[in-house]
Amino acid sequence: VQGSDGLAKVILHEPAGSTAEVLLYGGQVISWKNQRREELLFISSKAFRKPPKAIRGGIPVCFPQFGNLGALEQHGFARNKFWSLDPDPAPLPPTNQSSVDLLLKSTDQDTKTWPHSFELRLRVTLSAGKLTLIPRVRNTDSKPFSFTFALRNYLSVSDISEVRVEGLETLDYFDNLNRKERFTEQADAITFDGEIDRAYLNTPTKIAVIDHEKKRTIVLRKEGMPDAVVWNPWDKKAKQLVDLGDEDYQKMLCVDSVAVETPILLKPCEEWKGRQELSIISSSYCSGQ
Ligand code: TA6
Repeated sequence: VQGSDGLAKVILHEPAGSTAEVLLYGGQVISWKNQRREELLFISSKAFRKPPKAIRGGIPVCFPQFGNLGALEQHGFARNKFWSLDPDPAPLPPTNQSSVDLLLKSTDQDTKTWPHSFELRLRVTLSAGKLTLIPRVRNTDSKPFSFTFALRNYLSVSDISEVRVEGLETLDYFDNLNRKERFTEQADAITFDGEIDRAYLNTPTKIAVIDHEKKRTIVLRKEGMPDAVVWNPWDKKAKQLVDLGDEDYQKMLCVDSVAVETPILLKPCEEWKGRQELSIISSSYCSGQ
């Protein structure tokens, strides 16, 4: 369907009533609503909806580079391109899920900025209480290439100062705010009282984002993307971002599935496959709450 911003999108439904919306622009999930129609992802109140600018919110796909750790523009170019529906998707599992398969193929134009031929696929699958993204990168070139990759999950939170992240304790991390030096996490859970921009390395499969006020926990499970970035710009940086409302930082937290410490190397014809699942666990037992 065509969104009010003129951008084509696919809307996924599932029997329990939750929905997800995926833009062909950027292959970007732009909404995930539970059966009570609550938006579970964060979308900036001042997000650009004008290609080729990136849309601040939902789940941007960062490929072939995460962050500014390389020669390309920040977070690569996949989020700034129009993808298509994949004409020959991999077979679907026979369960009652709602899926869409998107494809971004390199063009001659792209090879000017990044001299490699590739096919980037993304399957988005919605089921009750769960949103699964399966990215794949195939090297369709005659020479090897390596890339870094991220699914940047802008999560909606009630109040960032009331949120805890569990599953990253004792891990090493690169701190983007301190000359990318390597540190070790000492806390038994991460809480937030200022700007944070860390790449945790070799994380466990499961990371939990606990939002007390909303009485909900979002669980991130990931494979093929060993690292996790935790980012919140806080007030000063938020004011510098024109496409982020000055107070929006209080309502968002990025907990991303990332392959950044060790770039992924693909030989010709090889394919890399990642997977992330976002699940919602509502601790409010009375469904009306
Ligand atoms: O978390 C990594 C990072 O590069 C931050 O330093 C910050 O710049 C953030 O991503 C936002 O990037 P974007 O291009 O989406 O504004």
